[in-house]
Amino acid sequence: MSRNAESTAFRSALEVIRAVEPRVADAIGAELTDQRESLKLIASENYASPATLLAMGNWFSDKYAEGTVGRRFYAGCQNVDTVEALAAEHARELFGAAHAYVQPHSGIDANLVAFWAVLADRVESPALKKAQVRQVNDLTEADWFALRRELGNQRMLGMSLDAGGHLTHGFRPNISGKMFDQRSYGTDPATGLIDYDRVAEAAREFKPLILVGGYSAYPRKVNFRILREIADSVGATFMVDMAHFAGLVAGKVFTGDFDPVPHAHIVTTTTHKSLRGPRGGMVLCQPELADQVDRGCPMVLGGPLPHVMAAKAVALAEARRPDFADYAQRIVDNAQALAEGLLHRGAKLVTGGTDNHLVLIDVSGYGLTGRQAEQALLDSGIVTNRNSVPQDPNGAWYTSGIRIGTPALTTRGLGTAEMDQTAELIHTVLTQTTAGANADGTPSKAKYTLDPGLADKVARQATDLLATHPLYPSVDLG
Ligand code: DSN
Repeated sequence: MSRNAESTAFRSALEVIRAVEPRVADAIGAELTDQRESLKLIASENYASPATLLAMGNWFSDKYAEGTVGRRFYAGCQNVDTVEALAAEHARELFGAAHAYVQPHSGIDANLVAFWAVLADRVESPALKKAQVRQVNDLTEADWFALRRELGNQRMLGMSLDAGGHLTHGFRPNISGKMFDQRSYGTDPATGLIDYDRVAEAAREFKPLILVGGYSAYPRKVNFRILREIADSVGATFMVDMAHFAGLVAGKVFTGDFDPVPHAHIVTTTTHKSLRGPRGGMVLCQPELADQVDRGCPMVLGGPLPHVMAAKAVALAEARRPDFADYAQRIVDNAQALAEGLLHRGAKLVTGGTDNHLVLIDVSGYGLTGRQAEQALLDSGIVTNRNSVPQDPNGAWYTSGIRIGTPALTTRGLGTAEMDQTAELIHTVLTQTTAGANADGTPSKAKYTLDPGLADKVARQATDLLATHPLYPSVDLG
């Protein structure tokens, strides 16, 4: 593809938008500038290809297509069928899955589809039917309780939030925490690693309907073969949320016991993190769950987004190319170089390192909360997010951790040498930041001081580092 074609495509699109609402065109242009200039270390973000981005900006957006391929509730879906079938085929081939459902709009939606599929597969109950036809918002706490009691076992065992689990794995701020009685497995306080014997013990005691594997802030591989054995031993359905590491599975960095697809009954993912596709979700499953999964829309999803399914097909086709495996391996090499660079400068890392795409810094080692560290880094042009660490004394709002990840910088082409420079920038900012105090003299979890001159200097160094690896070099907006 010529650089000219990509520049022309985006320039023309902006020209058309500008003619209607110039402020939107300006904001789109400004977003590209911001993304080009920031050292993006948010572990869940990436940069989709121009082809993926362009596949979303068209008339597929205008089409309703409830149902699935060949079985729609609307007429005229033949072209939607084409892209949905293509996306599903690429997903099946890429991951070696029996069935793929590419309609979920996000990871939360994908998990909701999976939960209802497992429940519907297991239970035929009047209460469940009632819940399907009523507005979820109408259900009171008592309704939920009665519903769960009528359905019998509606228990979920997943990784605890502070150990790196996700809100949708049965926690209260998410609907999954109302649908399920949840219990968590954590990590070994000494090593920070999952203790599979403890998971087995918890499963034996709790007897969950669903055992959930997967995480959004655990920096290590997970042995999915062992988790499946644990699920089988208590008759649970084994579900894996691989949203964070789907790119590492696709790129065959995680294979054998560490590839969830052959082990889990059902696997959910987003498509935009390490997989580098459009914003969206996806469900892969074994044949016995396929019919229920395909009922995701209209069971729990609004109308499918055909333009996003088209972009999923493009991104999944890209992930099937040999160079994607190289990309996936470089993500991990970079994360390990970043971890090494931080460790040898004295940082404290949860689990002492990483074998995936993310690193979790325990910033209490710098005398800071996660919130202070996140803001100080942002002042210095480094974009991260604060995150709980296991048994976090500062809770989920202030936290004691900073989560950083390498999928986005790896897409830009940064390598291990630049990761060491990045570690130096992070360490410099965190050592030079001092926790502040409240007006009454008590320690503040939010206030901090950082010399603005130092922050500016680091921001310039970050920009210099990025200048050697321009983002979307093929796109020149003029
Ligand atoms: N928001 C995503 C993340 O940052 O990990 C997960 O939902």
